[in-house]
Amino acid sequence: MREAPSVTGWMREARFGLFVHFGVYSMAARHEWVRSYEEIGDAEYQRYVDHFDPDLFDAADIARTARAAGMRYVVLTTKHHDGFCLWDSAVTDYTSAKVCGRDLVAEFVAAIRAEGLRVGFYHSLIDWHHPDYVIDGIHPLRGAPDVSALNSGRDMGRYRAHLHAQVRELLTSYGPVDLMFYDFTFPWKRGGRPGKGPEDWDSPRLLEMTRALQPGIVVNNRLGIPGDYVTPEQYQPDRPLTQDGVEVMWEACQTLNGSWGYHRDNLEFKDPGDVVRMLVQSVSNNGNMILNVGPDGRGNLEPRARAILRSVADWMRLHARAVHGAGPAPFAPPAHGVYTLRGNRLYLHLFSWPFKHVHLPGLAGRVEYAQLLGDGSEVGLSSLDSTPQPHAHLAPLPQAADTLTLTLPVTR
Ligand code: JFZ
Repeated sequence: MREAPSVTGWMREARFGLFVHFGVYSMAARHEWVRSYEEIGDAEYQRYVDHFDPDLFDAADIARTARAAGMRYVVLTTKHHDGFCLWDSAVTDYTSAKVCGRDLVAEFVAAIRAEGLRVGFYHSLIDWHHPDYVIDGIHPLRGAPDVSALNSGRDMGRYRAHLHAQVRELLTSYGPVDLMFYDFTFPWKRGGRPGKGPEDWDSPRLLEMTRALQPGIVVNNRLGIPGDYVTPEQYQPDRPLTQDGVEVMWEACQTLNGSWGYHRDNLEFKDPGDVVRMLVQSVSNNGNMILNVGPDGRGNLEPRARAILRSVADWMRLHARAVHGAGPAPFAPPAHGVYTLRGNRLYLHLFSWPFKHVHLPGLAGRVEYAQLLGDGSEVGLSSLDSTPQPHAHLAPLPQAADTLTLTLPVTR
């Protein structure tokens, strides 16, 4: 894994981003893989394209929501696996521009930049719509058709040219792009049918072009070759990640309810406390978190997502300094908590409050002052003879809080 600190510097500092999955699948409202899961043919899927009218897609609203939540970058699906494009591509008519006269990528970039946030593009390498894309193990296919017959005439060389042309459009038409999230490479067989490897995309050349067109860009590792960061999906690493013994930048991508695309009937939402815990766990292990929203078929951010983001915004308003520019601390945290460190400030995020004292292993004589971060109130600090560890002696709290943060200036 090649790591260029100058390239990933802003991303490490940012720590928290917003992922936006939006496309014609948002109208089906039952997962962005609906076409594959339900084996929907191209002609049948066309109904979502024909009726696509995202009248409530408001990029400025998305940008404001992200900024309020303390997110520093936003990544939009320019094209997902279904092949439908959210920009005015010259190499296909399967676009929002042709269908509803809007270049949603252009709207997105303008709005995100206007809020002072970094711009990221998610771009699917997989394409279930393109006539040259060779049918593989995850392709939507009904029944047990003769795949080799269906594949005759399909030519990955032509698809590759299309893919590279589309990426070139995205990286030359919208000004500076800060991040590219390619998705994804799966060189394994499924259902007796092959997957797709880096050679299918010509990943080395695609990566080279990406960097040539956008010298400052951060690229993920889902081209199947090393990039600038790795992308653990829907799990939280519990330690810094390494590759070949070298620490590597990582970003956990997380959904609000298990689905990336809008899923109307999925009620399994995380609560805001979970989201905050995942975020500080990421930072404490030197990683980022990108939290996803799936706008609905009209492009609106649903109330359930808004409510969670509003709570996260409330938390971030008071605690952002323990996240932005923060990283792991070289101390073992007390039970039920994690540390994040920024300069000489050590933040202890307690997931549950102990009955009375919080012991701080290894910090004897090293803590100058302790306070709650949320309201700046002093927290009693003492070192008792009977214990080798200093412990914060905490005044009884008015109510049980989800996550508490202590600011502990450490002498080092
Ligand atoms: C992919 C997509 O299929 C999914 O729809 C969503 O966009 C998500 C962010 O990315 O899902 C993946 C891709 C790669 C892995 C897991 C899920 N992986 O390598 O483990």
